[in-house]
Amino acid sequence: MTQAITLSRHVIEEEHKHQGTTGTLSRLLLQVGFAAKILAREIGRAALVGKLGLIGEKNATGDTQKKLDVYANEVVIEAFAETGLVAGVVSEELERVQEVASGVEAKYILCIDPLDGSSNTDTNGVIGTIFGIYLKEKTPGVSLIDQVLNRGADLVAAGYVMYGTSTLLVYTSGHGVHGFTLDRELGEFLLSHRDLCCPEQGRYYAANLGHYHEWAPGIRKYIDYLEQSDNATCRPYSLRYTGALVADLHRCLVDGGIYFYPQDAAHPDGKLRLVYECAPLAYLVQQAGGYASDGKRRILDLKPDSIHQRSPFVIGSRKDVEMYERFLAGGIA
Ligand code: AFP
Repeated sequence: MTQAITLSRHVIEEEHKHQGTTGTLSRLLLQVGFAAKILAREIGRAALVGKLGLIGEKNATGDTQKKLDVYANEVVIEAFAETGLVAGVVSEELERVQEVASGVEAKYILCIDPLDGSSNTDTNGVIGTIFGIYLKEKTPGVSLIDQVLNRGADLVAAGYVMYGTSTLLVYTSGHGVHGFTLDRELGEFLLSHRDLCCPEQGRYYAANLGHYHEWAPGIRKYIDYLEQSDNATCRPYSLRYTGALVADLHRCLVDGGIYFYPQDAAHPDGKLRLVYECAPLAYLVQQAGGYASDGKRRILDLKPDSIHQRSPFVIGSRKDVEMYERFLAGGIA
């Protein structure tokens, strides 16, 4: 057991590989881990303390809010409030960038979906947290809002937490993707998935087929293609769709495959949020050898116009995403 590598040790050893580091990013990542441990504990007992169900109001971007959405956001904001580690927080649950008083001189900005998959909270399904960390520009006079509207390619770290059969934190700081499983007795995240590499092709696809008839013809043809039998190309693929992006993405990372949420009648610009869902996961999956686009353009190249901007999203094994893009473009009849 003493060979176990804690998140703290791993993050610090990663930091020491680079010159001129101050340790701030390490402390920031560990504070995300601290917030994740609190969320894992509270999610685990939410049904016992009245934390399930709707809060009644909609959040800043018009989504219905669960009690755990609000709670998760509070935990994240409080976890960073006094640390001086971040200058601001962009959260799915907050209308504007939250400036952090203790972080006036901080180098980093945290973008986060505190609770991804909240439609799963009352059915004991998998839920998660998605985070991305940007360096705050040094140019004086640039407002915080203009500093968070960066391309995903400018991220310096990103990751997700899955609150499922185990609590798993997966992160990258630009040098590979690593997964840590929470040992609840120890209260430590321990390295369990060293150097995660996304298979170049999988045999699972994750999508809400309830929107099938609203999707572009090329996407419908792609799904029909996946469902045909052909051993040479590992078809038919199996459908796995959990309702939580982090869980479906994690399967793509471990077993290979593809997740997509195209635009549909209810979501003309797509459902997922570019700044704190698509970009952080695109940055991470690319570090693992996978790929993410909006169906045409690389997610990491997209510069958001607003912090809650939505985007069509396809992510996973590179060959699968490229095949999806060819069908969408009409390149395959
Ligand atoms: P919620 O957090 O509102 O449940 O949305 C989760 C999510 O952003 C993503 O995690 C899922 O893959 C997708 O939306 C589920 O959306 P549908 O319920 O429309 O399939």
